[in-house]
Amino acid sequence: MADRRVLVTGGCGFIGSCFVRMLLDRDPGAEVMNLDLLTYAGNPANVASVERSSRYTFARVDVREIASLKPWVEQCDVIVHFAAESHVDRSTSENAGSFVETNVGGTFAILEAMRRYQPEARFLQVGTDEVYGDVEAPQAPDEMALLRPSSPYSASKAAADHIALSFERTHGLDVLVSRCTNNYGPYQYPEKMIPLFITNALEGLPLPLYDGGTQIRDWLRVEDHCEAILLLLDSGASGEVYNVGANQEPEKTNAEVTQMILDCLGHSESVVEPRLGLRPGHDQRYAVSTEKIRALGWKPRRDFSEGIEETVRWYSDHRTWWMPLKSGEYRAFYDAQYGRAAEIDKV
Ligand code: NAD
Ligand code: TDX
Repeated sequence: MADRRVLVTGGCGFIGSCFVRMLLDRDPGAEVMNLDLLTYAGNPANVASVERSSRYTFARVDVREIASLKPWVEQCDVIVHFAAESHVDRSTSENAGSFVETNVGGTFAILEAMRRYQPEARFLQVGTDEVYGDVEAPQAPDEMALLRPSSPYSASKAAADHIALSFERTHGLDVLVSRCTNNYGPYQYPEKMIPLFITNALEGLPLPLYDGGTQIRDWLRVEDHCEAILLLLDSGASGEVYNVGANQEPEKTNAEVTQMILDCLGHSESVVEPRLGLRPGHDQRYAVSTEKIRALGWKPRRDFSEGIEETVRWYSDHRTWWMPLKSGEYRAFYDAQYGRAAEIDKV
């Protein structure tokens, strides 16, 4: 009999799969039920190392369907909700509806399933710092700050946070929310900036750097994020929100991160292709105060320069993981996104 049965949604994605691997590795008393729809971003290869474990179960389930969730939710002690549409660029096109359906509708459905079938469980909503919107330097919003999401992605995540917290207040469920900054590391789908730039560089393709590369993101190693979630499951308080971030000092612009990647590979910056207008509403800077979670004993443990080096090495050594992903659906998205106004937007 397991000490805790943890239902993970979206456990075949980038962060969810890191969490599944870490939890099974670190907690011998944990059993994991991984529910994932296997959208373009969900990849069973991300959890191949645990699929034979007697403490691991996978089911292809859509988090928007309460009836499909029921048999899983009834048996769990904890729910960690990662499943989402996660790519900002996809949310700024005609795909925005799927962000509302999955991120808002899916979060509602799993909370409602918990309310009906397992109201004693603990629920952690995996949120994002993007809900605070563009943050002027040197500000770093704490958890009480106003939410000012800019994209359909971040707006749908803000709505999901509110729904989650409403279930705590209205129904007395044990619900908490984490809001993390940009993650990077192994197994990240190559549509996000860091894996896109690494894999493009390895393939001899241009690196499409948006809007002058002056934007700032507070990059955090995915393992640091998953350690924060593990801690919050044990020590976080119900009804509370916790920011999670690296608080990098000095902050790094996208152009600087791009240069770090090129330095690791020994490539010249001539492969950078400046692009304008591909991200409408592009937020300039994200930053958060992380005092609240640091007071619980968490801090980021991994250095950014070393993390980038290790990540570049991982993608160099794992071409068989990412090369098949860069065809089919990916190609169609890539051509639509980067082919958009190709000539006039190049500067
Ligand atoms: P991802 O796109 O890599 O993975 C998302 C996973 O959810 C995939 O496995 C996909 O198949 C699954 N999924 C999508 N729709 C589903 C549905 N209807 N039912 C079941 N499964 C479904 O995303 P990620 O980068 O790992 O992000 C995970 C979570 O963390 C998201 O909620 C995201 O908003 C949040 N987050 C991400 C970052 C980041 O930098 N990537 C930072 C902060 C928060
Ligand atoms: O081709 C690109 N060129 C480029 O310059 C891409 C894909 C991105 N960028 C820029 C846009 C951003 O300023 O790089 C920065 C990072 O972009 P993404 O990797 O797409 O991440 P971001 O939009 O910041 O969102 C990510 O972090 C927060 C995740 O996708 C979200 O799920 C998470 O909530």
